[in-house]
This record gives sequence, structure tokens and C-alpha cells, in this order.
Amino acid sequence: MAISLKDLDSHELNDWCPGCGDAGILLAVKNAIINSGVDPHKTVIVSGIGCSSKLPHFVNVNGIHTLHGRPIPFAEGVKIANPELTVLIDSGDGDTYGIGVGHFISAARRNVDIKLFVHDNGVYALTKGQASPTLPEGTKVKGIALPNINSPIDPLILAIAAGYTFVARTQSYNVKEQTDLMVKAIRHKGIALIDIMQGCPSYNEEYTSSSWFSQHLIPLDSNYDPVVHNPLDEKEVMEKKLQAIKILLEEKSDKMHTGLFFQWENPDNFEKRLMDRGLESPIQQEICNKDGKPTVDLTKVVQTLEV
Ligand SMILES: Cc1ncc(C[n+]2csc(CCOP(=O)(O)OP(=O)(O)O)c2C)c(N)n1
Ligand code: SF4
Ligand SMILES: [Mg+2]
Repeated sequence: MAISLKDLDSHELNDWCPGCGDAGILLAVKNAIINSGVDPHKTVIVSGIGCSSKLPHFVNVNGIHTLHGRPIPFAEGVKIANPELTVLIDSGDGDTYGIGVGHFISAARRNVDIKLFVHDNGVYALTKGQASPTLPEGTKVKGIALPNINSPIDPLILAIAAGYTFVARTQSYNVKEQTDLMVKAIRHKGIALIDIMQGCPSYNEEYTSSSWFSQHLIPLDSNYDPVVHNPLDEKEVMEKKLQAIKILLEEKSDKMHTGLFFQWENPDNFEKRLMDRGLESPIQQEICNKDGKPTVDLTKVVQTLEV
């Protein structure tokens, strides 16, 4: 049965500031769930801690609001336990590229089929606007006394180098571009990153406003082809990674591209690796017979616990 935006409304109203880009991302996530045709009952949104991480409360699907920096291992666990689920992460730039950066890198080594939608506003908004890892050096925002002394990381380059198989950038006020990329990410088999430049009018008003984005962000050239067409061709994989990294390295913080930079349906995903070892996901394992009696004998385990 077709679902509508209303079906995806939760009972909670969002408490984001007026004009916050998180609202545009929320609408795009709902659109993407509808347009990709996934079953809301089999969709899970996982988040960490931050303004952005409140998002699962506002969508009528399954949600887990976890710990700061930890949504990725939660999401991996959910997907590995039940591969039938569509597993999305909505989390902040501080959450993902700051405290959670170890998980961000390690997740690429496993290529579990999860989708990261990172709300990238350049600040730790929930804790009053400290500089996040993506805030450009020399930028002065409200929550810091002096211009940022640290140079920024480029999450897209980091993701491609680490092994992400789908890497894209968009911005929170462009709901159509976000929706289209999210649908592609959901349909992609493997780990996907969409870095969403997100408006935070309260703590990073100047560099994340809708007018700043329209002046400084340009779509990738329409002839640009991000897709690896023969997933087994290592040379093509390398060429497609290099062309994406070259564009990203040549960008300036006030002239960046949006769109899909790189996509490779790498058949070597974690589900396949588990299958190759004869390991079934917990959802596929029989744990009881038709009378509800456990089919697993736990006697030996219990004996080891005896004192
Ligand atoms: C382990 C831990 N360290 C620090 C915090 C405090 N804290 C809560 S949210 C946050 C930063 C949020 O920034 P970001 O992830 O960019 O999300 P935003 O609020 O910008 O959407 C911090 C440092 C915490 N909750 N837990
Ligand atoms: S502080 Fe920024 S990110 Fe948080 S709700 Fe307000 S505008 Fe949005
Ligand atoms: Mg942030």
C-alpha cells in the first residue's frame, strides 16, 4: 500500500530553531522512504547525540537515539542481526567526524549495508556552537572567542580513502537533491555517506545560510560519471576514486560541489563475508521449535557460570 508523508509523521513535534536545516533534512528523509518504496515497519533510523540526532523521534519508523559518537556500531549490529531491515543513520558532524571518527573509518572496512546522513553544520550546535572538525580554519562563529585555529577535515576524501562505496554531498535547503541522493543511497548495496551541509541559523548563521549555499555550492558537471560500471575491474575502481578525490582536493571551502562523487557496488560486503563463513544472521537462525521450546542447548554455558 502506498504511504504518504502524513503516515510518516510521529506524535512528537520537532523543537529545532526556526529556519534550522534539520527540518529540510527531515522532509528529505521522509520523501526518500516513500520514493524508495521501503517498508516503514522494516526501516530503522539510528542517531547519536546532538540537535540533528533528535530526528528519529520525528519519523514514524523504528528509531534508536544512542550515545554521542556511537550510532555506527549500533546500526551495524541492527543490520547484521536482521539484513531485511533498511538501516539509516542521522547524526551530526561532531558526532560522526569528531568523537565518532574511529567508528566512521572502521565501518568502511566492513562495508555493512548502512546509510549515513551526516548533518554537517560546522559546529557542535546542541552544546552552544563550538567548532566541529569541518569548520574551516580562520572562520569565526558565535560560539568561539577567536577564529578557528584548527584546519578542517574533508569527510568525503576521508570516506573514499577509508573504503566507503557511495559518497555524496548535498545541502539541507535543497530537498529535491537530498531526496534523490538518499533514494540512490538506500538502493545502493553497501555503506553510503551523504554529507549534508546543514543550516544552523543560531550558531553558524553566515556560512550555512541558504544564500551562502546558493552562492558557494555548485552541482557536479552533468557529464561527470561517478559510477564504477564493472565492480570487479580494479583499474576502473581506482580511476573513479582518483577523479573524485581530485575534484575534492581542488575545491576551496567557499567553492564546493554537490552531487554523487563516487559509487561502487563492491560485492565484497559484510553480509557476503559472513555467508562465506557459513554464518547466518540471528534472524535466520532457528532458536525454538513450533511449540516455543528452545532448540539450543545452553546447559554447557550455564555450567560454566556455576560457582
Ligand atoms: C560522550 C559525550 N561527550 C560529549 C557530550 C556532549 N555533547 C552532546 S551533543 C555534542 C555535540 C553535538 O554536535 P554535532 O554532533 O555536530 O550535532 P549538532 O548538535 O550540531 O546537530 C556534545 C559534545 C555527550 N553527550 N557525550
Ligand atoms: S542550534 Fe542550530 S542545529 Fe540546533 S536546532 Fe538550532 S539552528 Fe538547528
Ligand atoms: Mg554539528
